[in-house]
Amino acid sequence: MRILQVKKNRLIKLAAAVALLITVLYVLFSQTRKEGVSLRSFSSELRKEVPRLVKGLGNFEPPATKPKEGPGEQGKAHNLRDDQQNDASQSLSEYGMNMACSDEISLDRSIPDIRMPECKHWDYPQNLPKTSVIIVFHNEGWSVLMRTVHSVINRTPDSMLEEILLVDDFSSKENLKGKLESYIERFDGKVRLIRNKEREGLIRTRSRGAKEARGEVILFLDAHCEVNVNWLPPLLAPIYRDRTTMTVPVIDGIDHQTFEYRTVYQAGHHFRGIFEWGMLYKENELPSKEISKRDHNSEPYKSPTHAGGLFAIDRKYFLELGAYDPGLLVWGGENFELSFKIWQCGGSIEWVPCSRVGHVYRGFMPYNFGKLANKKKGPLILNNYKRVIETWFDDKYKEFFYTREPLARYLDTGDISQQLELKERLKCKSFQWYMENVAYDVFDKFPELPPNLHWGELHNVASQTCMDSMGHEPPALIGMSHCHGFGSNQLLRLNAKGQLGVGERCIDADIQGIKLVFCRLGTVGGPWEYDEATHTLLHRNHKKCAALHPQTFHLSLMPCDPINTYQQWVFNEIHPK
Ligand code: LR7
Ligand code: MN
Repeated sequence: MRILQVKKNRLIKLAAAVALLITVLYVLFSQTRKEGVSLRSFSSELRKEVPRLVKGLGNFEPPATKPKEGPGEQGKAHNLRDDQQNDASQSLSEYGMNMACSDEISLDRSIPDIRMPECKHWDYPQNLPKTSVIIVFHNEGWSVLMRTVHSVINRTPDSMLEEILLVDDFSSKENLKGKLESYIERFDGKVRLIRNKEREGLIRTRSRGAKEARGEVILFLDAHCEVNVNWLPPLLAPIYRDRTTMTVPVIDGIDHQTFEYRTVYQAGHHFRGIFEWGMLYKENELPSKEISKRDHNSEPYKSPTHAGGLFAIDRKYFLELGAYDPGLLVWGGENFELSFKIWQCGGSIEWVPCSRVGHVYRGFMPYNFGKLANKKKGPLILNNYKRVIETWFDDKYKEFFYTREPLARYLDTGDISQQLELKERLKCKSFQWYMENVAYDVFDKFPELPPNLHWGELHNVASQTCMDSMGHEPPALIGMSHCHGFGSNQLLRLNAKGQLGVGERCIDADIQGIKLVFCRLGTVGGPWEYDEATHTLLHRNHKKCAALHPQTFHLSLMPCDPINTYQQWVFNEIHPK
């Protein structure tokens, strides 16, 4: 009797187990099918390539949690009351972001998981390398910096996180001093803090962080980020497979006023990093040639460059590449230096759609460059660009940069012999190779530049004032103002194809007047013709000339009258001050 009872129990248990197994398999299978990914595709690909290395596989997806309620939870916008607006605007001007708003949002807040659904089904090796997350900061707002740290702690498998290394670039704000040491004690040694003895700028501070880090992989974040669900394994897997691959997450936006988390990318579309010839960072939709190289839309893909702030790289590899060029100062151009160096010297850059990190885009840069900039910020950044192009571009391409930024020719880059030596030693390929094989889509938007026929300040003979874009964004009328000799918004260029440019923008004219417009991507031509004898500036399509109104100072096209000094213009070349 008892035996029978036991058998019956066993049978029931067995049947239940079988039913459970079938349900689980069904759920898994239907999900996989629905989203078009075989559950193990990435890992089996990895296994083929590094069979001995892969010990086990893990998916690392966290269990689902109940949605939290509260200000800014689920990445929603948090709006302050009217009586808080003073604090809000005060903090906005001090930090470039609304710290009054940030301070009311939990450091552990939830953000929406906006990954492509198939991202949940990738498997990764269990024994991914340990990572030092390096966050350099200079006078950042406390709650924003700490939310960055908390998000990493909350959303990273402990086994992969060697440490979070905070590197203080000589901040002067009181609350970033002693309080920081005591606050990080709660992380039981996972968070380490080192401080610069003087201001080094973000570039040198990152190189220092890389040297001091203890992890096999280093991963940089700006000090105002929030990492999203399961962000790290997809960044580490490509590095694990090939240590010369650098990986970059997709960077979402966190609003600097409301801290709303939202993506800047259209679902399912992929972008990659490129540049224009003035070395401004740009993005381009992934060319079809790259799309067709992949089996799944959530797979990593190659990118010519990256924005700069957020990426992972094998620590030793980064140091073998000389870290960042130590001659680069404070801010700017280091993203290109590293990108060109990696690609030309045999490595590659991959963007990883399944890894997403939010970044607060500030309205303006709230800090100055300290002693490192004995001049204004502009020439310092341009100088960085010049070091980078003088090291990595071939002569033909250098000309495009000097055409787009004529003042750069006169800047002193300092000594780049060490950089050139490194390039030689690592047997790096030419820029031509890079443009043809990696960054070929740059040309679609930014073709080779014809030389400038004239450039400089554009003086009006009658008024002795200069055309000025006033720092506006298109569409806007071009203004006239006192000629200051610094270039920037008064530095105009007329190229051999008739395009009149100022910075990355173009100048055209319509019924309302002479205007700042977006240059037509993929073209380098324009409607203008300058007559050196009469000093008139003709608009070929309208067959009229650029004229200044003597009373209103409005700029417009008028029937050409070469004797009228209000229609006479002189390009005055200038030199850096
Ligand atoms: O002197 C400084 N010392 C620092 O430690 C100046 C800054 N910093 C810190 C700062 O606190 C922050 O944590 O360096 C980090 C980056 O400075 P940001 O946030 O002012 O830079 P950014 O976001 O305006 O600029 C982008 O370009 C820079 C060029 O040098 C860096 O590469 C930034 O990391 C980069 N940010 C991103 O790529 C995020 C995505 C933006 C886009 C597109
Ligand atoms: Mn930033």
